[in-house]
Amino acid sequence: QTCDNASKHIAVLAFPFGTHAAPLLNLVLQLSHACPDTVFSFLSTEKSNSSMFPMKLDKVKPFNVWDGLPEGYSFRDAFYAFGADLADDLNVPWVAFWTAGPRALFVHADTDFIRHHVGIDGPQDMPLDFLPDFSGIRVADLPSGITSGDFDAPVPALLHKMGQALPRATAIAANSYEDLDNTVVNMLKLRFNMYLNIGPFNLVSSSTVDDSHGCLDWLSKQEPASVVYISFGSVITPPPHELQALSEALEEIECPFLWSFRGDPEKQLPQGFLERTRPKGKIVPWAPQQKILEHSSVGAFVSHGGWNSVLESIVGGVPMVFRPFFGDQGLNTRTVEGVWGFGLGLEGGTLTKEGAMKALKLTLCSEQGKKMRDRIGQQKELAYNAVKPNGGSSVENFKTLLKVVSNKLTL
Ligand code: U2F
Repeated sequence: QTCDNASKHIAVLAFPFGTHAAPLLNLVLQLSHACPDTVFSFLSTEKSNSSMFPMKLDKVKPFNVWDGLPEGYSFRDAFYAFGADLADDLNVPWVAFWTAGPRALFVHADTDFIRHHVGIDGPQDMPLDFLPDFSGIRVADLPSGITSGDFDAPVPALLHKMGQALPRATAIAANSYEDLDNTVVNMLKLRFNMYLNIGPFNLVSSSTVDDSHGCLDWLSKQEPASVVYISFGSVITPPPHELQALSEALEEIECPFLWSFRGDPEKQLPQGFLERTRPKGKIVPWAPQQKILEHSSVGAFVSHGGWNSVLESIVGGVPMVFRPFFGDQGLNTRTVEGVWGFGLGLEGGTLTKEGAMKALKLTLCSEQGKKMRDRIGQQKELAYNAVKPNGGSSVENFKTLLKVVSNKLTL
């Protein structure tokens, strides 16, 4: 599918933290491929742009935007609802791209309704059973700032604004697929002008595999479905006592493990752990995660519950064990565990030695673990169906998105 616009210009505003800008650039590259005459200006911070634009592209140009803060400051801003006003001023369509899951988008779009039912600082164990298909989710699983927490903090305040602005978007594209969380997807379609699942991106785009630490070779020497892969995403390192607890659990159950570790393992892991576990364990600073999760040796994924990790685990057919930290991660954990049934949260929500051992044993070697593997295998098939060239739902939705960006489809 292509579009035939005579040189058109599209401005792209990226949120430059975590894994947000990368999937957006990925989408822009897909659109650019289909609309060769369109020029895209990709506005992000210098730091984010420099890590994502190693090559010079003719039609997709990075523009560095100063984040307004002195060097070394940590910048906490959020999702750009002001895109709606900018687009109004320019009299052009606003297309929003949501990098997390449909359920997280839903709770931000329906924050006022949820507050009305739960109240402010309502009971944490209350199920959200006043929303279709949310009876397995509790108030405690919601991102901070929906019914409790600091409502005026920058991220919750801007996400609330985002939820209110999104009905003004001509279209909202998301990195998911129609058959995942179908009830919630249908509710989003009723709320927004056009809601289009166009993922999972890890199946629709090809990226080069950097395996400089030899993870894939190492995996090929392990037994099928035996390895625990550990990664807490692009920004998080758990606190010291939890690193200690997870290390002790791994040592005690003696399973092979591959750990993508943010930080210095020599300093942050228990003394002697690296030497003692060397025959069974491999610790690297960065791993080719998508390929790892697709490897038949991987039997469980210990994760923070970032949305990209959830999708990659589905595509790999690997059940998950969650230690969520912030934002949508608690909601993703509870959804995978309580609604979809192919992962486990930890007792008490954090890593303890006993809790981690129990969750890993259940996942790797129990009847329940086998059921989780079967369920995620079924979901994997649906994900592949969504990206089939002929008639896959994400492929069809992408064609619709192309019409929107080329002004062939208006509301
Ligand atoms: C934020 O999430 P993160 O960037 O922390 O985590 P993920 O969404 O799971 O994405 C991590 C990506 O980094 C890749 C991995 C994912 O594509 O394959 N990666 C890797 O290739 N190698 C490694 O060693 C480690 C990671 C936020 F914190 C979440 O709450 C949101 O859900 C998410 C999406 O909006 O963004």
